[in-house]
Amino acid sequence: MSKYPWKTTLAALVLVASTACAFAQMSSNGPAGTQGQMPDNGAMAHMHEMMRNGGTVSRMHQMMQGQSDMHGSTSGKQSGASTIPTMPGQDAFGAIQEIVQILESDPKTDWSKVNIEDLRQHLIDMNEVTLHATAVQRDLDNGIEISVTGEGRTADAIKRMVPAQANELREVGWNAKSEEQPNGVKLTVMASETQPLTKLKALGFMGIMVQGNHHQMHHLMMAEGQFTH
Ligand SMILES: [Cu+2]
Repeated sequence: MSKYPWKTTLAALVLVASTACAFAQMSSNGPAGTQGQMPDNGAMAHMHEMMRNGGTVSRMHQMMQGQSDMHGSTSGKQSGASTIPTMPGQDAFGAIQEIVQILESDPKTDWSKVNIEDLRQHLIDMNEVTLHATAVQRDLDNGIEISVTGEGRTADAIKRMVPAQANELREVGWNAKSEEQPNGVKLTVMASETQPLTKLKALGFMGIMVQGNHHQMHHLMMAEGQFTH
């Protein structure tokens, strides 16, 4: 009977530790790092590294060892797969979960402005553009032109996301422009010294859409109510 609240406490501590891992990854690898896709072994190694630094996490280590003893299991288990699940089950779900955890862990969060639904709508746009848009690429003399189209919500998502990405690209020196068309957008990208034609052709629509690290921070700002895509 006394086991249950003990397990709840452990689960809460593990949550704290995994959030800290995500933060550490963000600051070391930048927002384009692999947080959220971290394999179990990596998560465990990271937790152990943090445990050496003491504090709450070191208490968790003791508790986890206690758990192993209590269940009579496994010396040497730490080299195998973790028994603590980390996958949220769906990528957009996981992205929102991470943002909510960041907001909850920041005492300065202004909950009167937070809007998680805005972020959800944007993640639906990203899903439409990534998975459902039709992209037809055409070679120009020294660049490429991509007609990106779709139906209904897909077309709306294309019209919101592709011009915004063209702006982002111009800000980092790309020669990119977009032009709205009935069911989507025409995206034109010209080659340059840093973005040669062969590379542009290989990247194509999606390789160009994923350029830059702005999504992660924009998602946080959207959730905070500071930014609309
Ligand atoms: Cu985004």
